[in-house]
Amino acid sequence: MPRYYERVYDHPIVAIATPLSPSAISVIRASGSGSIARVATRFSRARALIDAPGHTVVHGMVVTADGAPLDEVLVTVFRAPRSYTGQDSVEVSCHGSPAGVRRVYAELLSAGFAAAEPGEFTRRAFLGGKLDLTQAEAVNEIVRAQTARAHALALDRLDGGVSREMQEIRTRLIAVMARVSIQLDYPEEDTGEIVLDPAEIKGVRDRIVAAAAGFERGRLYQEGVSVALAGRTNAGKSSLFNRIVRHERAIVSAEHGTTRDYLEARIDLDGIPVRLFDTAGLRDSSAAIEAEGIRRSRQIIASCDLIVYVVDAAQGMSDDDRARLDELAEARPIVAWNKIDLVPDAAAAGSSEADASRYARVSATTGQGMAELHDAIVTRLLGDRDTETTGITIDSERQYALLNRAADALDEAVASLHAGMPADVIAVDLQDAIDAIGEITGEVASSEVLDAMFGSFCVGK
Ligand SMILES: Nc1nc2c(ncn2[C@@H]2O[C@H](COP(=O)(O)OP(=O)(O)OP(=O)(O)O)[C@@H](O)[C@H]2O)c(=O)[nH]1
Ligand SMILES: [Mg+2]
Repeated sequence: MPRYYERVYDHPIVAIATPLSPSAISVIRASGSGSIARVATRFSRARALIDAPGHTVVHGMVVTADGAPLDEVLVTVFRAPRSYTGQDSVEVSCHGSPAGVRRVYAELLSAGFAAAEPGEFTRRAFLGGKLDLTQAEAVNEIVRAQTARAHALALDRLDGGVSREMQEIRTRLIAVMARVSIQLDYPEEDTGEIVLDPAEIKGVRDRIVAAAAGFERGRLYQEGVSVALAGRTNAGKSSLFNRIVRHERAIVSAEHGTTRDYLEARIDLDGIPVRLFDTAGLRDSSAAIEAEGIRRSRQIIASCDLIVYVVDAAQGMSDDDRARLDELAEARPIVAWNKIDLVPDAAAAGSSEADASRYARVSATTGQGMAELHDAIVTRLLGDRDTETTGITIDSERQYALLNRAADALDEAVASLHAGMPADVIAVDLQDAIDAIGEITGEVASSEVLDAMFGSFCVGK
């Protein structure tokens, strides 16, 4: 049984669960003991609502305490324990007018509901045993997912992918611990050396490390990355930017120094959410506004995860380009030879640069080579990250830190074992690893942990 340090609250709470902007429908969510009867006190068909079985919908009007109509709604009834929170719950689907939704919400508050805290519904679901902590976090990750792939990965976690892996790891650790405990409990019995194989602990440790590696991958898809187009003036950065975002977003002109303020667009590259920046062309400029634009662009370039350095292939790589590339060497920019349509022998441009992951030959005008540039960017972003679809992905710093704690504790245990330490020393490290893994799923969780976690949720989740 989970060791919760918190009682399960079941007083009735209410929250607006959808954004307050004009829309076809908005949902107000309520949960807790007596919540169905309480909504009924502000509903035109009170009896129908009170008698409604779980998972049914009742049509009617939300009314004030005096019976004045507020909105025509559909009320979905959930009866404990078959609800998201495990408690009696109600979802009121109103017309999506921000003003109207606020009136209905205010009326429910006056009917005795408390305003829900951020994440309180999910917290109740966790405390009610409906979800474990990795699944609760997955709920938040699903809501925040920016691309289809990020969404699919988070959905996998909601399904319990991470939980199952943690359960298996924990079960194996507990089995090892049981053998150590026998040694501790019956020291007088000659059980000989501790029957522990360091390789066995090492095996579990490697599995934990593999799970931690899934964090990098999860991060990439969930948080996304930033990519900057950089280069000299007139290289065609803005033209490339427009081509990539498929929209004439940036001003393009044959004049040098066209782009002053940097531009930003959000794109989806094979499921990776990318913030793409078009920057001001780099040159020594005495014009104050342009110089300021270049200064800001440099900041953006320095802070981006990846730089695509655009070279005008018709001009060839200049000394200036080489100097800029030297400056940026540490960031290992991808070099895009642009305007390849203007080079008669296209193969000649950048031909000495064979490495396809670092160079691409493109034309923003004709679209030639864009697929190669796309591949070069994605390959670089995935980098050493294992892109196998097998294996779990993780998106939570919390889970990542706990996995590392468990792996470190097991390293200690293996070292102690090799050093011939007594069983009680090894037991301490094993227990620490077991606790860390237990904290990931919430089998061991303090209310501080829950406060920190659910506090980052939105109200209504
Ligand atoms: N033929 C050809 N012309 C291009 C290509 N890409 C850009 N151009 C032209 O090159 C000129 C400069 O393009 P921009 O996209 O404004 O260049 P930029 O790098 O953003 O320039 P700044 O904003 O001044 O730094 C424009 O006249 C574009 O039409 C290309 O692939 N082929
Ligand atoms: Mg430009």
